[in-house]
Amino acid sequence: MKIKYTRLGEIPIIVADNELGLKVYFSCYGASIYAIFFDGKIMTLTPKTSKGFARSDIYFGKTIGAIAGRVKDGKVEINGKTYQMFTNEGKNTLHGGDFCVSKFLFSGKVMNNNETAFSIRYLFKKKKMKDGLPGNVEYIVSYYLSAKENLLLCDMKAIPSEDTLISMTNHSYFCLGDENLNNLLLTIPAKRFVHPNEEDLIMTEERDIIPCLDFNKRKPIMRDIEDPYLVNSKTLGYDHYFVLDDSKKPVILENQHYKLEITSDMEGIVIYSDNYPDECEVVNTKTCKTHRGIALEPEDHPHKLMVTKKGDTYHREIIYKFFKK
Ligand code: FUC
Repeated sequence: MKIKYTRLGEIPIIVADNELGLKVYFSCYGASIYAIFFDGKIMTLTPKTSKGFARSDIYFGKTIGAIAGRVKDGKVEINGKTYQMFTNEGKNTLHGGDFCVSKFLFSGKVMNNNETAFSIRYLFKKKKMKDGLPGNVEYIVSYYLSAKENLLLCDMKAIPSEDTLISMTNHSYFCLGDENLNNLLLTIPAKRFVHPNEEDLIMTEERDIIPCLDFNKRKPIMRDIEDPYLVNSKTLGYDHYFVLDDSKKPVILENQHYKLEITSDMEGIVIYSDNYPDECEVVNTKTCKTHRGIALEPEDHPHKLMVTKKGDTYHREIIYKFFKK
């Protein structure tokens, strides 16, 4: 596998090319996927500049931790004690707040590069209470790019020195070579979702899927984007947690040229359709300001977060498979 070291401004990047058509740009900044090219086309919503990549509010390709998603009032209870996280979205905390691991430089090391796979491991040690949560936490994020098929595995681990809460994801947005979502279709095997409240998008109760959120059969992403349920909510589009069914079928994003299958060992996935107008210069479009790509964020169920015990390893995996039609 061919690898190349480069930089985006001051940000170190390593490029791995499996020579089957899949080329992935990894960065130690937020242990992230900076870009994915497949068949020579950009598959991800990728900022053109280091300034854009360093934006703390869009999380392009970044690892999210300690807690993906929103935490009401930034408060969590661990072993009967309440902890206050830093609030970065009004009175709530989004994606770990100001000390989300997406904002930090990890130390990276190429672990493997042979005829089977390339792998890189990123490490970051979070000091206890730095983010308001107990425990020194060692984050270990590894990526494996196969040389045998167009498969990328994201392996996320975290080992705390005290009982604490951890719920990670990778926050990549995908466009499959298109400049917006207009020609992208989505399949999500989910008959339930978690309703974000109208006031501040905090996840409330689980509900049965409703037509505009029903992607059990392949559907154009934008077909129901003007549905009153979406328009009247604060999400301005899709920004919902889907509870995957037991079929173990992948979430599929596709257009007429490419298909991306995503599977993970997490109970559900947040789908976010890039709803807020944004001026950041991105590779796939010069004109679109919204719906330029879709974030597919596999995540633990927001109402079932489990304490990771002292010394135990929190471990989740996401697999991305790319196919040319
Ligand atoms: C919030 C989240 C979305 C996405 C966006 C950047 O809207 O609910 O999933 O992370 O921020």
